[in-house]
Amino acid sequence: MIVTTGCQSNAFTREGLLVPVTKQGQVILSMWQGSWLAAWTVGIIVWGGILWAIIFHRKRGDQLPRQVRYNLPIEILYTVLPFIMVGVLFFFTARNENYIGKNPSNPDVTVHVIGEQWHWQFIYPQYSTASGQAVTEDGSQWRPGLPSSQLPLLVIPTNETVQFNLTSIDVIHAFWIAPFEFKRDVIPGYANRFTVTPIRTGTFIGRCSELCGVYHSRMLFRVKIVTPAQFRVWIHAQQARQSSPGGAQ
Ligand SMILES: [Cu+2]
Repeated sequence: MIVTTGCQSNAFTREGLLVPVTKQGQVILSMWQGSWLAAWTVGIIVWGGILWAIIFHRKRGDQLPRQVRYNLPIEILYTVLPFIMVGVLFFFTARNENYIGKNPSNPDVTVHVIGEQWHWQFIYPQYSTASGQAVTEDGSQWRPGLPSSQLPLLVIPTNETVQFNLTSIDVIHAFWIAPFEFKRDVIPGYANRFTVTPIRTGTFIGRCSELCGVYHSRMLFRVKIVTPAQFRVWIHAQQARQSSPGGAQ
């Protein structure tokens, strides 16, 4: 976590990842940075050792150098070091996976995500319309030339736990919002889920990241992360709009 603070704004220190927009994304970013740091450290020690051997133990004259074998301390080092390295990577991976995989029993906002060829639907079961139906965000079915303003819209608030329940009605898709630094498969007949806490407002594009047919690459959606107050205003407007006759999409 030390690595994370202060150096998330620079594309170089993020090693190519986007600025994370969720708490979970921050953890993934610091894991990514830490892995690179570990890999560089090991790399530099190994390259240093190779260079040292090449330069200081190069052939001089016709005499064979002193032959060394059965060096117990060095062999113990060769065995113990990889165990330590694997142990450290394992520790951080397990700790972070536990955190990222946590699904609180009472999330502030629940969104049912339904994937189908080649389209997304977002249902907010905690908010219903006058007819008792849950607020549903459903853009136009993709067709050539569809303006992006008609893509399905996912709106979520900052600083609240947002749980996504993912299901598919046909083939396997994957729900991916790049600045979450995370994606999860959307599988027919199996409910996958994950929870995030957004920390930054903004507008992003979400994608399907599992090849699912001809128009897989067009299976996009819009994501808006807004403040909790803006979220409540928006969701109540959807409730009102979808309650009026012919108002639902
Ligand atoms: Cu798909």
